[in-house]
Amino acid sequence: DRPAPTAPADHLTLRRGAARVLLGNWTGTSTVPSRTLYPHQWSWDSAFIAIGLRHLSVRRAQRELESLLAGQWADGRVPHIVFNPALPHDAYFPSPDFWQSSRAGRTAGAPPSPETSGIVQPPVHALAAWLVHRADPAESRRRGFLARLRPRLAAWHDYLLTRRDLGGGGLAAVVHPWEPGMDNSPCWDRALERVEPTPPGAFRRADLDHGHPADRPTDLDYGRYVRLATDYREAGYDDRGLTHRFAVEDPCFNALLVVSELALAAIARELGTNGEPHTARAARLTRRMVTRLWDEDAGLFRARDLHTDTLVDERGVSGLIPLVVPGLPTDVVRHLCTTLDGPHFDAPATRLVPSYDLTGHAFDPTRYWRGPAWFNTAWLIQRGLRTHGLQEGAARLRDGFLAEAGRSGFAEYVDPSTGAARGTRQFSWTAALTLDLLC
Ligand code: 9WN
Repeated sequence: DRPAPTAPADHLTLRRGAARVLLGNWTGTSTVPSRTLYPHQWSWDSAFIAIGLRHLSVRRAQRELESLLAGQWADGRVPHIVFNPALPHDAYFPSPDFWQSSRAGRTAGAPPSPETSGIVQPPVHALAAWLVHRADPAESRRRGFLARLRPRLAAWHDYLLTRRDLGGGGLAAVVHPWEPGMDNSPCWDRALERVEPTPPGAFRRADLDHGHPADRPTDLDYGRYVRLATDYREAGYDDRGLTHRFAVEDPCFNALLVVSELALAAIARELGTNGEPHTARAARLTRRMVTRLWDEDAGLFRARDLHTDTLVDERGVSGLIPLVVPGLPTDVVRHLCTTLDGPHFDAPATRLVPSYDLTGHAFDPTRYWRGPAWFNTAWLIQRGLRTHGLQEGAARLRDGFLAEAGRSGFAEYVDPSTGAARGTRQFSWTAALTLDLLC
């Protein structure tokens, strides 16, 4: 049995360690997820980072979100990477040379600078902005933080709910496995079979300079990621009239959109305007999510593949994240909790949640999103449990989170059964969310 670090002295060490990671990964305008593996600014990482950073420096947390949104496109999309122009092009693949946002993305409204990717990540940003505001409302008001961010956040959500409603059912679709942020989840395997991979010789994977091949996606996965991104780029990143070879409605992505719509409602009220349209939108999205993605028999949400218009027959952690939605029907919450504590997701040794079904045919405890437990998903699920008044389960998850984050050196992910650290270390969102759970 692995004891949790409950003593205040442990917490102090943990807090110092987490702060050191965030200070070390700060570039002056934003925070890199990792100095080695991910040396630019990532979209959902920045949102999680801002949520933790607010406990160290509210100004930096504001800056984190502001610098990300400086890369927003005129069509409203918030790109998944904002590139640091000071770094050599081979620091990360795919580099700005590959995405060519300022050229290929011109019609869709990419800014002339900074260079960015052309795809998106889950919309955690309005939630982050609201939490950063609440950390110091007087400072936030003095700097007009929410007033400046609000139109950008609203345009971001509008983009997702118009251009990305590819299924016509009122949910946002993702068009690349990097978009839901759970890149090589077995949930995408079937859909990816339709994609002819770019040959491995056509690109060089910089990730393997820093990450262990057994912890990372395969070359075949990368071939498909490159093909999909190339096709999108060749179409000018224009969603109108484009048939995406990969088009999926993801539960985590849409649940975060609901929570962020509720945050936008709170932001609107704080600014003295009407929050009701956002509250109504959140309620609509919640209903649609349940109608289109809830699988009663499996006791969790499933991704919907828009090419076959069917639910993907795999259990991924994404399907548990809708717990963060406050307006979820009570019986759905009850089923989700049973699933969380059942054979597919209960990892008693770490008390964390694996990224994929422990009993699933594709389960792999070390390979990225095919089994390892991640800290952002644990943070979201514990937040969801608290939202529904399930304090005991939330406390258990929080303890597991803090124990494993500290023990693993703020790893990117861990083996859910042993807690062995995997991926990169000193990973920013692991450190940031540690700080948040300690405060
Ligand atoms: C591709 C930065 C990102 C996270 C994703 C995670 C991983 C990138 C990669 O790292 O993806 O975007 O190169 O593997 O899957 O969730 O945002 O930390």
